[in-house]
Amino acid sequence: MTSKAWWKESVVYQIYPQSFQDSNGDGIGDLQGIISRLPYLEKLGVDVLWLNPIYQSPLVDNGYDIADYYQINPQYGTLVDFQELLQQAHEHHLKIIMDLVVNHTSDQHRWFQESKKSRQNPYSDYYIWRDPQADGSAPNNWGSTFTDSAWEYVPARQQYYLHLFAKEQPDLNWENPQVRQEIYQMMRYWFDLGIDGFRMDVITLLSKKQDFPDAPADLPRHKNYYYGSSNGPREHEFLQEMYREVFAYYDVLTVGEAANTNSDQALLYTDPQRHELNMLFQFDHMHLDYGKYGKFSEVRFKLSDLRQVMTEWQQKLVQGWNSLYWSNHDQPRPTTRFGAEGKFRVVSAKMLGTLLHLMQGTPYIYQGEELGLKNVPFVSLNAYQDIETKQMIQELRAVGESETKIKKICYLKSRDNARTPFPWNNSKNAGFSQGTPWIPVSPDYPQMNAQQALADPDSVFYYYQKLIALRKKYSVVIDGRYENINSQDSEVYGFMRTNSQEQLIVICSFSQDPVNYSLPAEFTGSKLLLANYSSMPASLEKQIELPPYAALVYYRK
Ligand code: TEU
Ligand code: CA
Repeated sequence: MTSKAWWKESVVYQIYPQSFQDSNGDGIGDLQGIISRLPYLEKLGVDVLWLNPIYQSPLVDNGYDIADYYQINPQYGTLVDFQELLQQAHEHHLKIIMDLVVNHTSDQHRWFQESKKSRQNPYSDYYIWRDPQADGSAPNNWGSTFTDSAWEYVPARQQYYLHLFAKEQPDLNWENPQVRQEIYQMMRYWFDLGIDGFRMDVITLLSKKQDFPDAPADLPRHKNYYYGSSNGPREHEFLQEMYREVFAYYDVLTVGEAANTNSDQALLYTDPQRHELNMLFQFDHMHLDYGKYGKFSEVRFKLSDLRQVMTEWQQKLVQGWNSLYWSNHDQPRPTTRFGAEGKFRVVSAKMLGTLLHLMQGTPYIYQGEELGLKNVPFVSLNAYQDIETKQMIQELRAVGESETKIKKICYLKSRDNARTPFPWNNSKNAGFSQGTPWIPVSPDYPQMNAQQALADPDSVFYYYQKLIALRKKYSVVIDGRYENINSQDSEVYGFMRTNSQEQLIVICSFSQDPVNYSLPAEFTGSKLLLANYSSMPASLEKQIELPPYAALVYYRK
């Protein structure tokens, strides 16, 4: 189907349904809660809502373990509620994309319940089963994201099954054509219901090397499975088949989550001529502050590294398309991570928004980012709910790290930072729920909430609204070529976007001190479009005094 690529012009807002708005007092966010907040989202100006998984699930990994792809988890509501959400969202000019989790299912899925019974039944080959090694041990040395080995033994079959994530998340066998057809059918079901696209969970892991080779011993244990499972031998074939069978018939947005995928590989996935995906979530900028324990580290990113990674992706994906994000439900809050807390929180949140939204690609806003939220001080390590965080706490204790250090690391990196309830106002539970929230509310809510942001013309919310409006007004935001300005500067990230008619000049300071910044003479006289301080020159000069975390956008024809 040929159509205008509306997804290039869109801004996506990610909703974590469990933590957005509870409508019935059970402490869990739900679909009616989302419906009640559609006017807020429309006001922000976003175009598309991405909902994290809301399907039937035992919630071992908060819904990324799906037990029935056709059912809505009752804690969120019913299919009727979902249809109402779809219809109302569309009336508010908001599209809806859902999460597609098809690398694995829940172990509670009917297919797995059958598959694990014997080697001869209709579902036997729906999952990845392998015999033990001669000594009974697992088929290879792959570790899983949330546990030790990626293999779990089932006595009834005398075999191991593969799970790259929790053991309750067995990997589907994409080599089996029947599995692929089941998935395509399910995808058509949701498209026929009227959804506008899919965010595709760990999509680059579908095709495994069929000899299941041991990973080299020097790879970090939790992710060493990438060696035999990321960007695997039949990956592109599967996605092209999926396109022919499903996407070709619908005008939808497809974004694949792509851990362990470099920009050259990304070009293959997103080149429109190849008919695979519209765009990917890349991870290179998420890895800039990894340390000894991977993500769970206190390391701070370096601006030079950030510039290098972003530039690479901006310049490489000209034929393909980028997705742009600072955070999501797996990542900490961007102010804490890339900007500042305390007195510069608000300006730094605006600066980060500017940098991201004016690059080329489709920007994704994770709920609460438009309020400049920071990470959350949990009262105790026991209060964390997330399977990954719990596992890391255990492992860090086992290697003898102090409780203070573990607390610090979890504050900086736990996935639960972003999963705490959305702060709507300063009433009980931040206006999220009348009951007891499933996870603690951040103690910051009296100072950081939506009601307050809506009452303050200088809030991050209204700044994001302006950023989104720029995208609608100036086509250069969408189609302009990307180039760096002063590419060696260690405190200021400057870049320009240029098409045949116009040019944007974007200047973002990462310094908490004022910086005296020089610009090439050609930009002099460019007009100010947007800034996160009110006192910036209306027309650009060769030399400019940048306040802490300043963000400035200039324009010329
Ligand atoms: O995440 C996949 C992924 O690559 C994770 O390992 C991610 O790097 C990790 O959460 C970072 O801390 C997706 C989902 O976004 C995540 O929520 C799920 O837990 C995971 O897949 C399994 O479905
Ligand atoms: Ca509820």
